[in-house]
Amino acid sequence: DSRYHPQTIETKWQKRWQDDRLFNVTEVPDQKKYYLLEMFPYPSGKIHMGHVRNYTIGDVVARYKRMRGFNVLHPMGWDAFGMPAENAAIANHTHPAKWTYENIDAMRAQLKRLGFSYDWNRELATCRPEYYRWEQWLFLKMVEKGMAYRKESYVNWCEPCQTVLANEQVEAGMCWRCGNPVRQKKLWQWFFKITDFAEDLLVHCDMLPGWPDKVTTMQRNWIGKSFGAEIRFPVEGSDSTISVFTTRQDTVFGATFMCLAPEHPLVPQLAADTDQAEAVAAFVERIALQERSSKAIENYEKEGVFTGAYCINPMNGVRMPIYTANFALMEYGTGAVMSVPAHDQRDFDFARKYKLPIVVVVSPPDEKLDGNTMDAAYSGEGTMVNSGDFDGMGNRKAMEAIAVLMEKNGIGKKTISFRLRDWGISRQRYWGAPIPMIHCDSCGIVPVPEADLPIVLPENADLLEGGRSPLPALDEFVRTRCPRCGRDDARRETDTMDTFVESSWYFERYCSPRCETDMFDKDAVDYWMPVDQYIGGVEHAILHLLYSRYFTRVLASLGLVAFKEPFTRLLTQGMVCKETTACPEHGFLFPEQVVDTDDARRTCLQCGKPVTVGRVEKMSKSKRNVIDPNVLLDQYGADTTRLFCLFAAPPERDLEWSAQGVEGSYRFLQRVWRLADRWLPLLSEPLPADRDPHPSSPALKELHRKTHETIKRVTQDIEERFHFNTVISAVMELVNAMQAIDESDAAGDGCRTLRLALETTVLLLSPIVPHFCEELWESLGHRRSVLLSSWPTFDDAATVKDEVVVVVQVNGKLRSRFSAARDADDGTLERAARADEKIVRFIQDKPVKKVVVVKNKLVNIVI
Ligand code: ANZ
Ligand code: ZN
Repeated sequence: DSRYHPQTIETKWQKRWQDDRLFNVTEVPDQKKYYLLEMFPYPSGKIHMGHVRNYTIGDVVARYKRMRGFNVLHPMGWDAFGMPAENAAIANHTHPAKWTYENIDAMRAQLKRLGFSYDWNRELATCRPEYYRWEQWLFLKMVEKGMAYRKESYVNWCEPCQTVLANEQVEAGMCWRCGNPVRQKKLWQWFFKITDFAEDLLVHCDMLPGWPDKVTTMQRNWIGKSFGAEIRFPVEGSDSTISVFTTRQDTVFGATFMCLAPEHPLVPQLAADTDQAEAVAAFVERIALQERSSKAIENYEKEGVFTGAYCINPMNGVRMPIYTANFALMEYGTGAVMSVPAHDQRDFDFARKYKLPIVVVVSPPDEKLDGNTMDAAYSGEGTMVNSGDFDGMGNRKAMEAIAVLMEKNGIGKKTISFRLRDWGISRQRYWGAPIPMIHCDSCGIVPVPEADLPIVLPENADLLEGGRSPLPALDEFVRTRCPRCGRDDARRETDTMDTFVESSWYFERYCSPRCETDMFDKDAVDYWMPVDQYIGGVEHAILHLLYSRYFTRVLASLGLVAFKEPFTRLLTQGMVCKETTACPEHGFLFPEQVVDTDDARRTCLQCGKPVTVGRVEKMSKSKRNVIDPNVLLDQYGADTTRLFCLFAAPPERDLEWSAQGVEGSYRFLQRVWRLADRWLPLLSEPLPADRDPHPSSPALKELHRKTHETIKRVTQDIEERFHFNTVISAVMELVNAMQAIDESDAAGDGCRTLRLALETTVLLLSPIVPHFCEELWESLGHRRSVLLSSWPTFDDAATVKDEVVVVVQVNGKLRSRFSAARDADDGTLERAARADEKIVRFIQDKPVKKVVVVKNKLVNIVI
């Protein structure tokens, strides 16, 4: 059968690859290595189009690099702990472990159907004790070195459900499950001291040329280094002082009140014994109910309460009322803000609301501002006013001068503040890696001895009401002997680790995934790491990538690795999008719920009403604009699916779903298939390596040139920017050129040019549509997998068009010119001349008497 049958071919080659262990690699010291990694999936149940796209891009790079002679590590695994498993377990009355492992099996099967070149021997799942024991081991090391510590901090707490909620489980301040208000509760939790590396992480953002600028920019902003000053304000009638962090010490003379975070320890002290005590306590209690992230706070209306106390502006002796305000964050700077309403909009709004004085201290160049009448804060540059000795100075200069003076007078000093906070890793959840610590009434908190690792998460425990972790109530887990004093009533820590911890070192584990004696085999990591190319979604641009960079620094400082940056190059692929369709009655519809009527309308399958087509948006279940990859695989096979994902858009851009696009990809493969089928009988044995044919006919010469040119374009497009869409269009052009070749050209030595063109097509397409190409490669008489072939090379000289300009005369007068392949035959030149637009207009329907052709020079048409 000469037709293209994707399903048969794909099963055949997937089996062959597996039997031949084609994708399994080991360290080969003399061979250049290439570590290609895609972000591993969360086993949510099914592979979606976003995965297909991400992993297809990665697979093409992996296969390409292999053909370029690299020893390529291309692993896959599962980011298997986390909340969705708990939610699903509650919803479906199952167990998170069962749900997770079943999903892994289903998704692995899907990935195999897509023909990705993973070394499945290295597969890992982070929920397995063999994996997380090393995370527990590292945790102990970090505790020992002071890189991990415990402190009290706030969590979202639902009183009716008696459970801690993750931020995603808080919906507009309410518990996602019971709808009651969520409050903030203080708990002792573990933190990783990522702030120790804030400066280093920031500085190295400038040394990641292989990363997209937008990602390094987001990381820089997240780390958030601010230059400013710390200033101390004495509290009136007390020995205390309030320290503030400001980036605008030039405005200190305009500070007219002070704002403390509601959690600031001075707040209750200051308010005690004043008639504000009650109001302050009520305010603090109310704010404690709200989410306190800086993002949430931006949207709140600014509000506060006077504490009843005053402090003194150390620069001018002005008495400043002390407020506690919701916009002051305990987590940033010192938790206190000197408020300068004339020059900061938040402070301005606050001052107007509570009728506090507004004093201008930086005067803009072109206008004179008055605190009583201005309607917005002025945050620009200007000349100092109302600022004692500094009046008349430019504010930039004053910033420096004031800092120097304050330092001299012991009022304050220049300082730097980072927005980055330490990484809180305690989760009061079940489906995660247990934190290996023990609480003993005599000894306090004691680390689990290394020899007792792993502390295995009991998989027989069932989630409790409201998704509560069963661990605290599970006596057999909690009760233990104190490793220090031997008391047998010690208790295990029942919190588990943030799942971002697992994903911060999995790329190292892949280097030696079965290592039982260490977190990883040092030689293997030395050989493979760092990852040469990492590919994933931009939604991980901040946390996952920053935590991974941080963890690598932790490993480096423990002497476990010899590098600091885990990912040399990063590609963030765009989203897969599709229009939404909605029925006026039934809301968003899945594609299968829409019927195309005969008169080209689209109607709802259920009610027959016409559907409205909405915006093109990221595919999501809630919008129902999803395409199930399985449907594509059944209908078209893996190769078409892969081809479509790559052809529709360059990797970093969003890809818009298009049924015609898929259909077009399929047709292209059929076209190549038919072409090969037509040509195969004409071709003799495979080309001897390094023998480039030298065709003589112009048509073959052009095909030969096109072949070299295509190799060049494709290689450059892959090397420089992974633009597979232009790679594919280049190959399509080559295929068109091949289709234009006449069978008669194949005679004799001609078949070698045809073979070169066809083999080149197969080689160039093989990373993209591997099954298809393996089959053709075999038909071409090759015995070894196409993946084991070298990437084709091109000869620059052979890509140059060998063309001449031919002039066209009508009755001996010059009328036009065109370019043609050198040595094109008379017939070709005559046809080209007669097809020339200008000539057509000249001749119109007059009969042609004679045509004279001078090779490589001229065509004269006599009418
Ligand atoms: C006085 C001032 C005057 C300020 C002015 C700004 C403009 P960045 O640049 O992001 O680092 N701030 C300091 N600590 C805060 C806290 N815990 N919660 C809320 N706000 C806080 O921001 C630094 C500025 O944010 C600081 O400079 C301070 O307000 C405020 F015309 O001090 B500024
Ligand atoms: Zn003890």
